[in-house]
Amino acid sequence: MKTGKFITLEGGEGVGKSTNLQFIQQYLQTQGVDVCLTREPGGTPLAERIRNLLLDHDQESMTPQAELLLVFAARAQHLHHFILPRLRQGQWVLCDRFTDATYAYQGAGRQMDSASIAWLENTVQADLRPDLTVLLDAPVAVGMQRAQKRGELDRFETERSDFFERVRNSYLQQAQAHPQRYRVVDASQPLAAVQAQIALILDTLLQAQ
Ligand code: Z5A
Repeated sequence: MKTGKFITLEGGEGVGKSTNLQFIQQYLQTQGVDVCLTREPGGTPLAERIRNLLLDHDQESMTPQAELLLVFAARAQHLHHFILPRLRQGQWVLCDRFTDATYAYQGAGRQMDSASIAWLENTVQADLRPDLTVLLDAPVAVGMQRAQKRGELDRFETERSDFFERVRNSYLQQAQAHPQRYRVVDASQPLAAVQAQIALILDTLLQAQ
């Protein structure tokens, strides 16, 4: 049985997920929470190899179906070898992206059938869902501008802006559909304001313990 909390951080390119993951981890640790950090796709040696397949450019184009199955193959490894054992031991797991990203990128971005995603979600995860999802939301142009400063673009980052608009809208719709676990943060604000808002969200979660 799971006893630790499962927290996911979601959002489009460059909205500040990596930056704020470190902040969340440190904030929780100072409150005495035993928390570990991980990411998707990835989080185990085999899942990280799948991540490379998903992000790298290849001469052979990847079909949306292959992409979807690889995402869930990595997730199955990650859940079995990393996430579930830690949650069962009472550790909190903080994950950079999870299945909401699949609904956003493969579902809305690639326009794949959400019923297939839901079937894979139920098959791979059974009843595991995040306890809290923090959505960092910003206009696509803001995130792209921040992401592009880093240099070389991965396979997703070379998509057109309408792809990322669909991704953003999907996240906002998911937040509306799951208000009990979603908290939306305006990530276009200066970092200090973003982190003040995240701290309030974490305080509420900790008080509910
Ligand atoms: N993917 C998928 O398709 N399906 C799935 O199911 C899953 C994933 C799980 C993984 O990329 C890719 O996999 C992802 C979707 C796909 N697509 N892409 N690309 P990722 O999550 O590892 O990488 P990413 O989404 O591209 O994240 P990122 O570009 O690394 O951005 P970030 O982590 O959100 O941002 P950051 O690195 O923290 O910040 C970017 C810069 O902005 C940096 O210089 C910061 O200092 C700066 N920053 C951050 N916040 C602020 C504020 N508030 N003001 C000013 N500057 C800021």
